[in-house]
Amino acid sequence: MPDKIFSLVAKELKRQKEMIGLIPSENTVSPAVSKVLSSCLSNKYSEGYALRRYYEGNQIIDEIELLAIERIKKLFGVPYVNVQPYSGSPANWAIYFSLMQPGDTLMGLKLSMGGHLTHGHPDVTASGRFYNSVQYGVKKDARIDFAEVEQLAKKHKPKVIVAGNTAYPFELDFKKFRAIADKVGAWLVADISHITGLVIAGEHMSPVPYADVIMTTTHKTFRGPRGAMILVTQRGLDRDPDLGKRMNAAIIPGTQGGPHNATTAGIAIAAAEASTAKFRAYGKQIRKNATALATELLQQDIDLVGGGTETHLMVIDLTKFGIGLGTQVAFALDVAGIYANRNTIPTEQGSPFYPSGLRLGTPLVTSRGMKEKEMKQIAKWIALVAKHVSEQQLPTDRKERAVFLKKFRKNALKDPVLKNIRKEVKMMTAKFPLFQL
Ligand code: DSN
Repeated sequence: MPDKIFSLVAKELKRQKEMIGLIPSENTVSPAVSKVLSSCLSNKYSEGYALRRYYEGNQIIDEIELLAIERIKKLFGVPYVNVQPYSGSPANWAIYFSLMQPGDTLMGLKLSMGGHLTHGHPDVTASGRFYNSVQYGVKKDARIDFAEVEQLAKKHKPKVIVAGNTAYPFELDFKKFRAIADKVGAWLVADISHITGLVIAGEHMSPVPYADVIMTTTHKTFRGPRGAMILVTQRGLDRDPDLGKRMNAAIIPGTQGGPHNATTAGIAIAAAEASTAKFRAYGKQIRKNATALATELLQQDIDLVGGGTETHLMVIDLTKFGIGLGTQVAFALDVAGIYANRNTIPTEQGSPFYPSGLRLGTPLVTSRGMKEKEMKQIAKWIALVAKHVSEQQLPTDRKERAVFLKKFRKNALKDPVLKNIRKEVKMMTAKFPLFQL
């Protein structure tokens, strides 16, 4: 009898096929990447680096890892690459481990304003506890406040400045970050996890001329397996010729054990796919779709943080409907066949669990072949759902809130408006297969 897991995988595949995925950090890999991920490469331990492993039997794995590295070097025009990080958070941790001593100062964008937990979120993360974390924010227009970045950098003299985002809808100006880093002698680390595919497609400023070290996950707009890589630029090597070696040492033995070889092979395949004109067209379409989605949402009287997007993502500001409505709107959309994630907004008056925003992105729907026409329809559904469920206001009292949400969720499952949209969503998604590349 087949393991129950297989029926669960089949259910998950059905869910992904029938629903519209708008989480900006998700995508769908090609059949080639998918195939290599379930290959015999998972069987092998390969601690160390190519031609310098701690275990025997790595002749073929060496070839795979070297090929992945060569492809990434060529794709980005960088002299040093490490493809072994397990994912973005450990990769950032390894970079910090390499460039700082405990107690040194780290500067990053606040999570609530579009940064990432590992960019120094105080108290609850290792990055905020082991380092002296100083966080910069955004201005009223939701754009990074470079005057504040400079003032904080001059005051706190960070060892590392991180330029990166997870919910910041505008272009990251690496040139401005570089100028500030130079004034205080800081390392500039670009975390481009969200925008890698856009950088490759020429749809976002490249960090390569400006950053010392670049980190990216490989499963977002890059459309590869779940993993990450660290790139060292020529600028970084000019400052320290050992910087690449330092990054390698920070991964193993610094923070990790053996690499995930199937992932490495998947990264090599994704790199080859990303080197094509087809991929560049994909990157351009991601942005066109995001612009179309944002434009129609605004047309439908839905507010967006900063009034729009310059990238693949946007954040809906639900404040005018009520504080902290992100949770119920995200749940209702899921019932209606559209999954996104609730998110804080820069002017948040709710909490991370009950935030007032909803983050949307177009990498996955673009991989499925959807275009502006579909974005317009999706925006109309989102607006309809947001207005529909916002009529039921979240109570301010903590206990009442939990009771309300339980009842809200039960009722949402039977809601005819949501059920009707779900039917229409199913008809749309049937026309756009999951692996359309
Ligand atoms: N979880 C990722 C995201 O959704 O942006 C970041 O790690």
